Amino acid sequence: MSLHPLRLASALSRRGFLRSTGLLAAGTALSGPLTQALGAAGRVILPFENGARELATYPQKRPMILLTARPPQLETPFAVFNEGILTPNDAFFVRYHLSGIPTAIDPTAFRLRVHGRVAAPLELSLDSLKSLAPPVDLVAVNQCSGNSRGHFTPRVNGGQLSHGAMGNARWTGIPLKAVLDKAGLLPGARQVAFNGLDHAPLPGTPDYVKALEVDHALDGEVMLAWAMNGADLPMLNGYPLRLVVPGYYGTYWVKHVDDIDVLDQPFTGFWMTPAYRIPDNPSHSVEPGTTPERTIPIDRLTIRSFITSVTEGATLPTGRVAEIRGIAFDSGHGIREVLFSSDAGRSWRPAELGASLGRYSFREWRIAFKPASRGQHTLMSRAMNRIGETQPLEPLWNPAGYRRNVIERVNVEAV
Ligand SMILES: Nc1nc2c(c(=O)[nH]1)N[C@H]1C(S)=C(S)[C@@H](COP(=O)(O)O)O[C@H]1N2
Ligand SMILES: [Mo]
Repeated sequence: MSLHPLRLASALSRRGFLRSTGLLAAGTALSGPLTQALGAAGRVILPFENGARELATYPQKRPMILLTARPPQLETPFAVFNEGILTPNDAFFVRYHLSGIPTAIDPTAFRLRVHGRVAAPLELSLDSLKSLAPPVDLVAVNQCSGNSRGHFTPRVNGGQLSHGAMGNARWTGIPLKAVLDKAGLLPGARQVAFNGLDHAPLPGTPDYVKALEVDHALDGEVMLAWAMNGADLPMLNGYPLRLVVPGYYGTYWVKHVDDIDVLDQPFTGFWMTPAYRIPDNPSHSVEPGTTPERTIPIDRLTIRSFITSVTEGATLPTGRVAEIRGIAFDSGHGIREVLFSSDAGRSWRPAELGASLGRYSFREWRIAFKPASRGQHTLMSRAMNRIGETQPLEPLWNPAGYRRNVIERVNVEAV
């Protein structure tokens, strides 16, 4: 029996993880060669052309699929999503745009500045931030707009990701509203812009800044989080503080956030315009190969589901019941139903949903499947949410390769 490459990776991961925590054991001011992999730990082949990738070990991370090293962009090996409904911190994906990322942060010297259209500008230490309001906990999916981009046909430019640029964590922090209320928004405040400690290595490249409408920023759900899954944020996931924008794509979840600017007009920086925009039409898609006439900023997650317990090419014994398991999520309306097909979509039956960890979380599902005949079976899952949104049978296309949510297929072999 040969080990699946992803299994091999997790077999190697204990060693990699101990090595990286050793590096970080010194104290709260984390340091380490964060712009460089600690070492190679194997290879994987993602299921599209030019899908060969190294597995690399970074501080606080188990071996991850390496997309780029400068800046670090790490994809979660898909097998992790079958380990549990929360994505472990050491397996959570990493996305950066600029190679000037912080490698050491002194939490006692860190300050969050709040300024702009406010009555009282603030400079908050982490301790004073944490005592501004009672801490809140929320389980929510962070997914990159370009998750699964490598599966687009025709192919599009951008990071060629498979399905591992997403993760589900329990975030701990305080509502952004508590901080904005403390500063006191002045009349005319329209948007709130967020900047973090990372920067461009060269002048001329725009700093990573994202903005939310004031009403959204004040909704009580958008959060400033310092912990995920009960531990400090890993350095690469935004230590010591990040924005959590439930139901919205990861692009808004600004990491290492240290600057909040309340604006009296819409923010037009590069990462809002022209970056991260989608076609301005109901399906947010265009004919493959064409350019949209008008665009709007990307916003909420599309509904998706995945089979996690078997992967492409897996074998199952003919005539015996296997349990098929997976996950589903949407932008926060809540998953109502997951349907399962074992005949390439000709017939569907409802799967059993697992316990809910909240409407922004991955939702587990499971179903019994008994392959009646030998040979190939095409397995599919299709989620529907409480407002009737569901996954399309045919993929929708846009030039940036965002928002993929077509029904995915897994071919298994009954033997
Ligand atoms: N400071 C900063 N925050 C950032 C980014 C960045 O480049 N810099 N990238 C964003 C994007 S596009 C995504 S998908 C998420 C990814 O979060 P993660 O790296 O913790 O998985 O971070 C967001 N926050
Ligand atoms: Mo992203």
